[in-house]
Amino acid sequence: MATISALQKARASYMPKLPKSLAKHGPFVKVEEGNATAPSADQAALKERFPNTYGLPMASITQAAGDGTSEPLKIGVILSGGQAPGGHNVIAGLYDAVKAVNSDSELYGFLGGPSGLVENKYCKLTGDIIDRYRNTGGFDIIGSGRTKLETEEQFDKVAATCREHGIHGVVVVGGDDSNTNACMLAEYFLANNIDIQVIGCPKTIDGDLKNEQIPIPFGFDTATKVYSELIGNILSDVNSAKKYWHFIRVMGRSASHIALETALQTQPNITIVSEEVEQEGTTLNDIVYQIADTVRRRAEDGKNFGVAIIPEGLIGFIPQINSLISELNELLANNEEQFKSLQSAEENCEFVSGKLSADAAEAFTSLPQDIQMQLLLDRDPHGNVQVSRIETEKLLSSMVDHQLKEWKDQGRFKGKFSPQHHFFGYEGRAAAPSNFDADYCYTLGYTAATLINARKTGYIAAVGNLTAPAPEWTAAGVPLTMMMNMERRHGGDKPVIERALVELDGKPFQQLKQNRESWKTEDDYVLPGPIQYFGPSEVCDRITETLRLEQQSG
Ligand code: FBP
Repeated sequence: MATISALQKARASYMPKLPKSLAKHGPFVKVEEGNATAPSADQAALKERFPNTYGLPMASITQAAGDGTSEPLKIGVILSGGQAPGGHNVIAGLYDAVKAVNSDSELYGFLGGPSGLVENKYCKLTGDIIDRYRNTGGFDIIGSGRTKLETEEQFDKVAATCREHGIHGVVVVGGDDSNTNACMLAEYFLANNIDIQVIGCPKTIDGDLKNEQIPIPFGFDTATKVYSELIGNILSDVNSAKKYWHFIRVMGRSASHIALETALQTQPNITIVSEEVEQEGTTLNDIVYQIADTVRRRAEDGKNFGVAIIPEGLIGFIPQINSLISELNELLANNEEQFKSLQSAEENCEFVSGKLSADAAEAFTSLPQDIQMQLLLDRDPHGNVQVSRIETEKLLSSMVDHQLKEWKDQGRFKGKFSPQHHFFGYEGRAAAPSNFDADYCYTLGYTAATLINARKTGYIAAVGNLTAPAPEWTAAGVPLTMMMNMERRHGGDKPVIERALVELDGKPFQQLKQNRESWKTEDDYVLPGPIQYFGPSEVCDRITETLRLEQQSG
């Protein structure tokens, strides 16, 4: 038996809260159909691609008892993509709901993500297993993976797997791409008269799977609390030692929701939001200038310290670097053999500089050599630059250093600049879920099982009214096609669930904008401290600033 911590022991007995309707009637609530739905764009193309799942009505879960049979239910579940706190509670919610339907019901966990479903690799989840994982972080109960479930051949195999075990429904826990694929699977089953339901659950720490119906994906709350604790500790450290500038890159892929949320929670001196950089057409040199200028102004007040938050995807949003990356992707793909034969860093740089357009070559040569090498050598299996692996925090601090040295020589900067670098991502992805995520995920799992019991397919489990206490939350199924649009991917038009980037006219960004000038120079640091699981509700059940501001009326 593995040793567990005192907190894990105490946390194991936490009973997540459910909305009143589910708490009272279990999975036997009434699932009421609303009006037919439609996506906000590309209706004709989506209708053609999803003839069976297009236009489904909203499915809201109401108090009145009634729907669903009490026949044993068999559900299969997969976890897809990067870890997000609370995944185990989705599974616990599913398990408790299917057992409430009938004690002979079964939950199959398919191992290692979507590939487990295709290759029929599974474990039957028993009460003992579930109890070991309640309210814990990580996805280790069944593992996760990034295999894309999208071909007819894969769907045939999934159908064979489900038939072999007599599975009635599949729950896909994932982000925008995985939920798009869940809808494709639902469509395939309907088109082939296969009576298996498919329901999605919104997961990602990045915060970018959200819309009017899905206020927040699970995991964002806990992950941003962990990063905010760490950033708060650093703010406290800079304010004590008063000698370092910390450049902190935070995960989030292309979206800056994590950077924005952690900034609102901690109020550091500088926060960059990629979406704003793109809209303003800000160049790399502009960003460097703005940071260097803040360092200079603070130094004039005798403050040679500060903290800057940088979103993971920034580099892809700087127009000039974005064009450089596209050219490099193309160039290296077309000259693979020749490039491989080069021996030294100098040869590599010389080779590409000679072949890039004038603008791209200028952007390339303006970068420090280690970043140039990252751009050339750190590539994914398709040969593309792995933008998220670029150490933007080091790139910016080294360029800021360069600028400050220039100003020092001109007598315009008299301070000191000593940078430290951090990348916060994995530290928060598998953390034990906050009370919010523990309750939210359990409710999502419970809702997904309830929808399957009511024979709904092609929906994503959706929980609303999240700023109220959990008993007041609402539960529903939202048609997946309603959240889609058509996007250009790999040279073709593909249906995808729209990824939500930071909205510059939204309240969270406006809140940052109103305050950032004063946060630059005043040390208005906020120290949120570690996630609290026990204690006063205003501390333990605190929601994210993003959710609070977005749901605020008026
Ligand atoms: P998902 O989009 O799958 O939820 O993953 C989120 C994320 O943590 C991103 O923030 C990050 O860019 C990426 O996964 C890292 O992926 P990997 O686990 O392959 O290192």
